[in-house]
Amino acid sequence: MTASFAAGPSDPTVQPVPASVVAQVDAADTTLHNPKRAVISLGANLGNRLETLQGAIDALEDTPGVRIKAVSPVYETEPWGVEPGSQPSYFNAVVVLKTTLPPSSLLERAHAVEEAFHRVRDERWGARTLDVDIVAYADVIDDDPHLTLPHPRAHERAFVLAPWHDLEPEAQLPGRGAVADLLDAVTREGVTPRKDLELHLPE
Ligand code: A4P
Ligand code: MG
Repeated sequence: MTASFAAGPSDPTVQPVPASVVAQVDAADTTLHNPKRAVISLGANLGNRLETLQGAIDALEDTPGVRIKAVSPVYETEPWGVEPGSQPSYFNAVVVLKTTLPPSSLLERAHAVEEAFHRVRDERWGARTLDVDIVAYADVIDDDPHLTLPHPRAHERAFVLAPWHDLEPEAQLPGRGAVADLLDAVTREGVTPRKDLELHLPE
Protein backbone atom coordinates (compact mmCIF):
# COMPACT_ATOMS: atom_id res chain seq x y z
CA MET A 1 0.00 0.00 0.00
CA THR A 2 1.48 3.37 -0.98
CA ALA A 3 1.78 6.44 1.18
CA SER A 4 -0.05 8.63 -1.33
CA PHE A 5 -3.06 6.28 -1.26
CA ALA A 6 -2.94 6.25 2.53
CA ALA A 7 -2.92 10.02 2.59
CA GLY A 8 -6.15 10.00 0.58
CA PRO A 9 -6.83 11.09 -2.99
CA SER A 10 -8.58 14.39 -3.77
CA ASP A 11 -11.98 12.71 -4.46
CA PRO A 12 -13.98 13.70 -1.30
CA THR A 13 -16.10 10.52 -1.45
CA VAL A 14 -13.01 8.40 -0.83
CA GLN A 15 -12.09 8.17 2.84
CA PRO A 16 -8.40 8.13 3.73
CA VAL A 17 -7.15 4.78 5.01
CA PRO A 18 -6.15 5.13 8.66
CA ALA A 19 -2.41 4.74 9.26
CA SER A 20 -3.04 1.82 11.65
CA VAL A 21 -4.79 -0.13 8.88
CA VAL A 22 -1.99 0.66 6.44
CA ALA A 23 0.51 -0.69 8.96
CA GLN A 24 -1.50 -3.90 9.44
CA VAL A 25 -1.86 -4.53 5.72
CA ASP A 26 1.84 -3.85 5.14
CA ALA A 27 2.75 -6.26 7.95
CA ALA A 28 0.48 -8.95 6.46
CA ASP A 29 2.05 -8.36 3.03
CA THR A 30 5.54 -8.79 4.43
CA THR A 31 4.59 -12.05 6.19
CA LEU A 32 3.01 -13.37 3.00
CA HIS A 33 6.28 -13.02 1.13
CA ASN A 34 8.40 -14.13 4.02
CA PRO A 35 6.99 -17.13 5.91
CA LYS A 36 7.86 -17.20 9.59
CA ARG A 37 9.03 -20.11 11.69
CA ALA A 38 6.84 -21.13 14.60
CA VAL A 39 7.19 -23.82 17.24
CA ILE A 40 4.00 -25.44 18.52
CA SER A 41 3.61 -27.72 21.51
CA LEU A 42 0.93 -30.40 21.54
CA GLY A 43 -0.36 -32.16 24.64
CA ALA A 44 -3.12 -34.69 25.28
CA ASN A 45 -4.11 -36.58 28.42
CA LEU A 46 -7.61 -37.84 27.61
CA GLY A 47 -8.89 -40.20 24.91
CA ASN A 48 -6.60 -41.80 22.32
CA ARG A 49 -3.66 -39.52 22.94
CA LEU A 50 -1.45 -40.61 20.04
CA GLU A 51 -4.25 -40.48 17.49
CA THR A 52 -5.25 -37.04 18.73
CA LEU A 53 -1.71 -35.68 18.43
CA GLN A 54 -1.41 -37.04 14.88
CA GLY A 55 -4.84 -35.63 14.03
CA ALA A 56 -3.76 -32.22 15.32
CA ILE A 57 -0.60 -32.32 13.18
CA ASP A 58 -2.65 -33.23 10.09
CA ALA A 59 -5.22 -30.51 10.85
CA LEU A 60 -2.50 -27.88 11.25
CA GLU A 61 -1.02 -28.93 7.90
CA ASP A 62 -4.48 -28.58 6.33
CA THR A 63 -4.45 -24.89 7.23
CA PRO A 64 -3.84 -22.57 4.27
CA GLY A 65 -0.55 -20.78 4.94
CA VAL A 66 0.85 -23.45 7.26
CA ARG A 67 3.47 -26.06 6.35
CA ILE A 68 4.77 -28.50 8.99
CA LYS A 69 8.52 -28.90 8.71
CA ALA A 70 9.36 -31.31 11.52
CA VAL A 71 7.62 -33.48 14.11
CA SER A 72 9.33 -34.48 17.36
CA PRO A 73 9.42 -37.81 19.17
CA VAL A 74 6.59 -38.54 21.62
CA TYR A 75 7.09 -38.13 25.36
CA GLU A 76 4.88 -39.50 28.11
CA THR A 77 4.83 -36.91 30.88
CA GLU A 78 3.47 -36.47 34.39
CA PRO A 79 0.81 -33.72 34.54
CA TRP A 80 2.41 -30.42 35.48
CA GLY A 81 0.78 -28.00 37.88
CA VAL A 82 -1.72 -30.40 39.50
CA GLU A 83 -1.81 -32.88 42.43
CA PRO A 84 0.25 -35.97 41.56
CA GLY A 85 -2.06 -38.82 40.56
CA SER A 86 -5.07 -36.54 40.01
CA GLN A 87 -4.91 -36.70 36.18
CA PRO A 88 -3.82 -39.24 33.57
CA SER A 89 -0.35 -38.80 32.09
CA TYR A 90 0.12 -36.68 28.99
CA PHE A 91 1.58 -37.43 25.62
CA ASN A 92 3.52 -34.37 24.51
CA ALA A 93 5.26 -33.48 21.25
CA VAL A 94 6.51 -30.40 19.42
CA VAL A 95 6.23 -29.42 15.77
CA VAL A 96 8.17 -26.81 13.84
CA LEU A 97 6.27 -25.12 11.04
CA LYS A 98 6.55 -22.31 8.53
CA THR A 99 3.61 -19.99 8.19
CA THR A 100 2.38 -16.95 6.35
CA LEU A 101 -0.26 -16.41 9.05
CA PRO A 102 0.31 -13.69 11.61
CA PRO A 103 0.53 -14.92 15.24
CA SER A 104 -3.10 -14.04 16.08
CA SER A 105 -4.42 -16.12 13.17
CA LEU A 106 -2.17 -19.02 14.08
CA LEU A 107 -3.62 -18.93 17.62
CA GLU A 108 -7.17 -18.87 16.23
CA ARG A 109 -6.34 -21.90 14.15
CA ALA A 110 -4.77 -23.62 17.18
CA HIS A 111 -8.01 -23.09 19.12
CA ALA A 112 -10.09 -24.38 16.20
CA VAL A 113 -7.97 -27.54 16.10
CA GLU A 114 -8.42 -28.00 19.86
CA GLU A 115 -12.17 -27.64 19.44
CA ALA A 116 -12.21 -30.16 16.60
CA PHE A 117 -10.86 -32.66 19.13
CA HIS A 118 -13.62 -31.81 21.62
CA ARG A 119 -11.45 -29.87 23.98
CA VAL A 120 -13.53 -28.69 26.93
CA ARG A 121 -12.26 -25.72 28.93
CA ASP A 122 -13.49 -25.92 32.51
CA GLU A 123 -10.56 -25.52 34.87
CA ARG A 124 -7.10 -24.14 34.30
CA TRP A 125 -4.61 -26.96 33.76
CA GLY A 126 -7.57 -29.37 33.69
CA ALA A 127 -7.30 -32.67 31.85
CA ARG A 128 -7.79 -32.19 28.11
CA THR A 129 -8.11 -34.14 24.90
CA LEU A 130 -5.79 -31.63 23.25
CA ASP A 131 -3.76 -28.52 24.05
CA VAL A 132 -2.14 -26.61 21.20
CA ASP A 133 0.18 -23.85 22.41
CA ILE A 134 2.40 -21.50 20.43
CA VAL A 135 5.81 -21.88 22.04
CA ALA A 136 7.53 -19.33 19.80
CA TYR A 137 6.82 -17.34 16.64
CA ALA A 138 9.93 -16.09 14.82
CA ASP A 139 11.81 -13.90 17.30
CA VAL A 140 8.67 -12.17 18.58
CA ILE A 141 8.55 -11.19 22.25
CA ASP A 142 5.13 -9.98 23.43
CA ASP A 143 3.52 -9.99 26.87
CA ASP A 144 -0.09 -9.68 25.59
CA PRO A 145 -2.04 -12.11 27.83
CA HIS A 146 -4.20 -13.20 24.87
CA LEU A 147 -1.06 -14.39 23.08
CA THR A 148 2.15 -14.27 25.06
CA LEU A 149 5.27 -14.95 23.01
CA PRO A 150 7.24 -16.96 23.69
CA HIS A 151 4.79 -19.08 25.72
CA PRO A 152 5.24 -17.82 29.30
CA ARG A 153 5.97 -21.26 30.78
CA ALA A 154 7.82 -22.98 27.92
CA HIS A 155 11.28 -22.23 29.34
CA GLU A 156 10.58 -24.18 32.54
CA ARG A 157 8.88 -27.23 31.02
CA ALA A 158 10.90 -30.28 30.09
CA PHE A 159 7.85 -31.64 28.24
CA VAL A 160 8.29 -28.74 25.76
CA LEU A 161 12.07 -28.31 25.83
CA ALA A 162 13.03 -32.01 25.46
CA PRO A 163 11.06 -32.72 22.26
CA TRP A 164 12.05 -29.35 20.80
CA HIS A 165 15.71 -30.05 21.57
CA ASP A 166 15.43 -33.45 19.83
CA LEU A 167 14.31 -31.64 16.67
CA GLU A 168 16.59 -28.60 16.86
CA PRO A 169 19.55 -29.00 19.20
CA GLU A 170 20.73 -25.45 18.41
CA ALA A 171 17.33 -23.78 18.93
CA GLN A 172 16.99 -20.54 20.88
CA LEU A 173 13.91 -19.51 22.84
CA PRO A 174 13.58 -15.77 22.17
CA GLY A 175 14.49 -13.74 25.25
CA ARG A 176 15.40 -16.88 27.24
CA GLY A 177 18.46 -18.38 25.56
CA ALA A 178 19.50 -21.75 24.20
CA VAL A 179 16.94 -24.54 24.53
CA ALA A 180 19.82 -26.90 25.42
CA ASP A 181 20.78 -24.71 28.41
CA LEU A 182 17.18 -24.28 29.53
CA LEU A 183 16.72 -28.05 29.37
CA ASP A 184 19.84 -28.58 31.50
CA ALA A 185 18.33 -26.29 34.14
CA VAL A 186 15.01 -28.15 34.55
CA THR A 187 14.27 -31.62 35.85
CA ARG A 188 13.48 -34.34 33.32
CA GLU A 189 11.83 -36.37 36.03
CA GLY A 190 8.44 -37.60 34.85
CA VAL A 191 9.27 -36.85 31.19
CA THR A 192 9.89 -40.18 29.44
CA PRO A 193 10.60 -40.71 25.74
CA ARG A 194 8.16 -43.23 24.23
CA LYS A 195 10.48 -44.72 21.63
CA ASP A 196 7.83 -47.34 20.80
CA LEU A 197 5.50 -44.61 19.47
CA GLU A 198 5.85 -42.33 16.49
CA LEU A 199 4.19 -39.30 14.98
CA HIS A 200 4.84 -38.51 11.36
CA LEU A 201 4.85 -35.58 8.98
CA PRO A 202 1.53 -35.26 7.13
CA GLU A 203 1.56 -37.00 3.73
N1 A4P B 1 -2.42 -17.77 25.53
C1 A4P B 1 -1.51 -16.80 25.81
N2 A4P B 1 -0.35 -17.08 25.23
C2 A4P B 1 -0.50 -18.25 24.54
C3 A4P B 1 0.37 -19.03 23.74
N3 A4P B 1 1.66 -18.68 23.51
N4 A4P B 1 -0.13 -20.18 23.16
C4 A4P B 1 -3.80 -17.74 26.04
C5 A4P B 1 -1.43 -20.55 23.40
N5 A4P B 1 -2.30 -19.84 24.16
C6 A4P B 1 -1.84 -18.70 24.74
O1 A4P B 1 -5.10 -21.26 27.39
C7 A4P B 1 -5.54 -20.12 28.10
C8 A4P B 1 -5.32 -18.87 27.25
O2 A4P B 1 -3.94 -18.67 27.10
C9 A4P B 1 -5.84 -18.96 25.83
O3 A4P B 1 -7.14 -18.50 25.71
C10 A4P B 1 -4.87 -18.08 25.02
O4 A4P B 1 -5.47 -16.89 24.57
P1 A4P B 1 -6.01 -22.53 27.31
O5 A4P B 1 -5.35 -23.46 26.34
O6 A4P B 1 -7.40 -22.13 27.09
O7 A4P B 1 -6.00 -23.07 28.80
P2 A4P B 1 -4.89 -23.90 29.54
O8 A4P B 1 -4.01 -24.56 28.51
O9 A4P B 1 -5.53 -24.76 30.58
O10 A4P B 1 -4.17 -22.76 30.29
P3 A4P B 1 -2.70 -22.39 30.19
O11 A4P B 1 -2.43 -21.46 31.31
O12 A4P B 1 -2.32 -21.96 28.81
O13 A4P B 1 -2.05 -23.78 30.48
P4 A4P B 1 -0.75 -24.27 29.86
O14 A4P B 1 0.37 -23.45 30.40
O15 A4P B 1 -0.91 -24.44 28.40
O16 A4P B 1 -0.65 -25.68 30.55
N6 A4P B 1 1.38 -31.15 31.99
C11 A4P B 1 2.00 -31.95 31.09
N7 A4P B 1 2.78 -32.98 31.51
N8 A4P B 1 1.87 -31.72 29.74
C12 A4P B 1 1.11 -30.69 29.25
O17 A4P B 1 1.01 -30.52 28.04
N9 A4P B 1 -0.27 -28.76 29.79
C13 A4P B 1 -0.83 -27.94 30.69
C14 A4P B 1 -1.49 -26.72 30.20
C15 A4P B 1 -0.76 -28.17 32.14
N10 A4P B 1 0.03 -29.33 32.49
C16 A4P B 1 0.62 -30.10 31.56
C17 A4P B 1 0.46 -29.82 30.19
MG1 MG C 1 -3.07 -23.97 26.24
